[in-house]
Amino acid sequence: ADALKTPAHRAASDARFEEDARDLHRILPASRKVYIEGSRPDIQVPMREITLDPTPVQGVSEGEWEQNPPFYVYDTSGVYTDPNVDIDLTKGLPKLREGWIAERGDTEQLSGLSSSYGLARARDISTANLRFAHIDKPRRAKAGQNVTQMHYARRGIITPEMEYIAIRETQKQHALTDMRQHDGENFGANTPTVITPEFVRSEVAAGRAIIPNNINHPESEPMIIGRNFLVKINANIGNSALGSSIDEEVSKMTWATRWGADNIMDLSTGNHIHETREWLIRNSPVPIGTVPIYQALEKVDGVAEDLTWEIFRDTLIEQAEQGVDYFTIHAGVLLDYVPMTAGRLTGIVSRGGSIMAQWCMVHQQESFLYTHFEDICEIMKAYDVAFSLGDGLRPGCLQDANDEAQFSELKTLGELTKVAWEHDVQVMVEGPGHVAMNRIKENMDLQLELCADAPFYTLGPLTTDIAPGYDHITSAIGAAMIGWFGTAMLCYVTPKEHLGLPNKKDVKDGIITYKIAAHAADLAKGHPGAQSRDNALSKARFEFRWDDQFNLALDPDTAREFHDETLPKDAHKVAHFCSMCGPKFCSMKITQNVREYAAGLDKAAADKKVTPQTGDLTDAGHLIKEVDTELVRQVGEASLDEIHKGMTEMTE
Ligand code: IRN
Ligand code: FE2
Repeated sequence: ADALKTPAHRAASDARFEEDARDLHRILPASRKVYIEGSRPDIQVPMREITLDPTPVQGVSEGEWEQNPPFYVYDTSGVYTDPNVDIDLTKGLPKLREGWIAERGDTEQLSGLSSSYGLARARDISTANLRFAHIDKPRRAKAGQNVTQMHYARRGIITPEMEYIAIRETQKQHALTDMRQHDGENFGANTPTVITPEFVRSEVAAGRAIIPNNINHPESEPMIIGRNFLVKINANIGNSALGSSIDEEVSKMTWATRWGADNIMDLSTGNHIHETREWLIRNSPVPIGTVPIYQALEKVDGVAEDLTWEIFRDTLIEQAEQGVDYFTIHAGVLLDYVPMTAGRLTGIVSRGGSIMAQWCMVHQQESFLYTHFEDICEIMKAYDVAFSLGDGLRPGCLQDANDEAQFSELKTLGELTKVAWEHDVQVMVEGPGHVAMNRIKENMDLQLELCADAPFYTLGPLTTDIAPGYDHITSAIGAAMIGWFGTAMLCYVTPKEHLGLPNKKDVKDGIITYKIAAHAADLAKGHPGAQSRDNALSKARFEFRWDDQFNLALDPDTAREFHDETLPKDAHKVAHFCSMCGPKFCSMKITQNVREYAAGLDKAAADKKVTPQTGDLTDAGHLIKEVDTELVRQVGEASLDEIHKGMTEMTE
């Protein structure tokens, strides 16, 4: 295939390779990776430290608001942003959790690959011709052992993973932390101010939270999904028969985690499914989820009715041995529910759901995912793979939302949740889809009731169907709402939804959009410390510390770029206005003037011991004049007189 490439093609892909290589290690501006040590030296929890300008801005922000200490944020970027770690994508990341898994003594290393794993790998490699350091000796629970985090939690054991998560979730306390916390409706009412390892354990034991952590993915940094913790986001990547290569998918994964993806799902349906997944898992600092029915379908050449339990079971084992942390399994699509979709406007829109519906109809039998559910649990607990119970009957348009098919499936997912819990297997439940805003809360309330508080993981939902090209936005509106109501993880939607396979830019746009939705939900839920970043950024904005404002942003690059389009010079980074309003009409600037004015009047009053007069502005006026003369000269946009005329009009 390479020989067929024109020189132009090759130049384009070389440029992309170079860009990817640069992005791989890039840390966001003014940032440094730091670690917080737990109760033992091998618990090192990463955070990103953002350095702010430490000089207090005189007379603007007083008292408690005066200091600008470094700011710490939750960091999903992995060791790629740690300059002390050498990265070799062909070898994979350091195996952070290997010692914790081994010391528990409940697993054994297999002497080699199980046959299905070996076969799939051999077939894939013969076509892909890729060198890679695989885990050749995967781990599995010893006979009779259960290695799930839920199993440990229920026996009262606090694992290093749980302690790691407790440190990660308790945002480093900060001078600006939620000083103005209000007591709005708090859907995360159980959340303590400081999240303790014991709280993590109790939430996992209760089934209210999951820690996706396959014992064969020791490279991953522990994280938790539950409604009493920070709202998480998942990014879907993966190839299709029509596009993308392994290196493109790996670069999408590192790119997505750089911008804040808490989880990645590999939804590959094209070539080299096994090999693509191997590269992703070995190099991923975050949990990886898959939909195993996609690969099973590929093994029967796309003919759904040829699927069997045996093929599916082997695929589960193959992927569990590779290290997949959670499986989407559409076990709630029952034979009886399929006819309920007949009157729908858009029928069944879930890929996995439609595959299983076809199998059930052709065979007129109950789905093997349902009839073999306990067999699946046995596999899950031998590796600690979590269930993501798939919503195969989710609505694909507003018209179909909250219908009989959707809610019948949800009820079955609730029953299956309880079956999985009898095996101490971790569960989250997938949700819609396309739902108008007034019908979103019903989804959350029903899920909590039917699924006994198991974490909800939703795809948006999209709140209108009329904006293809902007479905990251139509869906982020629904995601923010359902996150506020209690959804634990939001599956991102990119601008390419319904239109094509997302590229790197779409991935970033989807992530930033969903970070906004998740953070908005954290704020509304009153998650401890959530507002501290908003406060720090607002303070930088009010004090015209432009660089700090950019650096605290979710996407510093875009913020800076937009600002610099009109005011590119270094000097403009201290200017008391931007090109939005110009120097005369900046409300923040005018507020500062008002404060100066008030201070001037107070001082005049104190000096003269008389009632202040408007004419006593002199002190404040001089100060403003000095600061602005130079800037106005540089920007050349307005005369100083005009500024002061505008200011005087506003303050009088
Ligand atoms: C999340 C919530 N509901 C569905 N999802 C995700 O949709 C699921 O986790 C997977 O990543 C994706 C595709 O699933 P279907 O279309 O096979 O159901
Ligand atoms: Fe859709």
